[in-house]
Amino acid sequence: MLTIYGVPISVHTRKVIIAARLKNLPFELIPVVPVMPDSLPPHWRQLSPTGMVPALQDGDFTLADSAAICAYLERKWPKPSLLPTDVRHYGHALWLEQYASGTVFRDVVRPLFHELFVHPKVRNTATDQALVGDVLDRVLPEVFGYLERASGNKFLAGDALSVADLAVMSNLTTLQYTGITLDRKRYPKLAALYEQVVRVPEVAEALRSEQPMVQQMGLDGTFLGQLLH
Ligand SMILES: N[C@@H](CCC(=O)N[C@@H](CS)C(=O)NCC(=O)O)C(=O)O
Repeated sequence: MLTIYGVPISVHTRKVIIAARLKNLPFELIPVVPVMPDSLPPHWRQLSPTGMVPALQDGDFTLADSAAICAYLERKWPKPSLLPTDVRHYGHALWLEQYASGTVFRDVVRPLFHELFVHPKVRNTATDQALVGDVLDRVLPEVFGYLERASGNKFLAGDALSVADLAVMSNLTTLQYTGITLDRKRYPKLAALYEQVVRVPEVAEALRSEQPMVQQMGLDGTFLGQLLH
């Protein structure tokens, strides 16, 4: 059985959990929170050289990084495929997965999650309101504007769900847990894509199963409302 190290509310761990669920692969989830030293397994730096989650163990083989892990799962268990066969859609899926992991997470989701949740509710430190304002007013519109233009087809890279959709959906989910909801009027195609991905049964089931942790942590999962029923 596979072992996934990480927590479901982590953007990148969720992507791997859902890829495993979609491929119907049994897995054990070992909770690891990088900022909580007590949660780290003894061999953590061997499993994850960056110290970040997720990491995967498959027998005696270990791998870090959600994109590498999804590519590994895809090659070992190709059905159902999470990477398009059409070469242009394939390239596009890899690009958008990278864009989600890099720009969307680094410049929007991570800073807002830290400032609006980790600082005030976990570390008891003040939120940098100027930083929040800059991300909301300047950075987010540019990044979400790009995602809006990339949306509008059935899925982000062709007609089938791919790692690109999982990566974008996972970022938007963790962001909205902070109380910043996706503006449907400004980003209607992105919002429609988000809802369509969340309604995929394996995605909905994964999101449902993380709700107890969301509530326990004082995050806000109410925006998912009807989507999970
Ligand atoms: N490129 C990595 C990024 C992983 C990542 O940023 N993980 C975050 C949680 S979503 C993390 O471990 N943060 C803790 C830290 O930065 O110390 C991947 O795709 O797995």
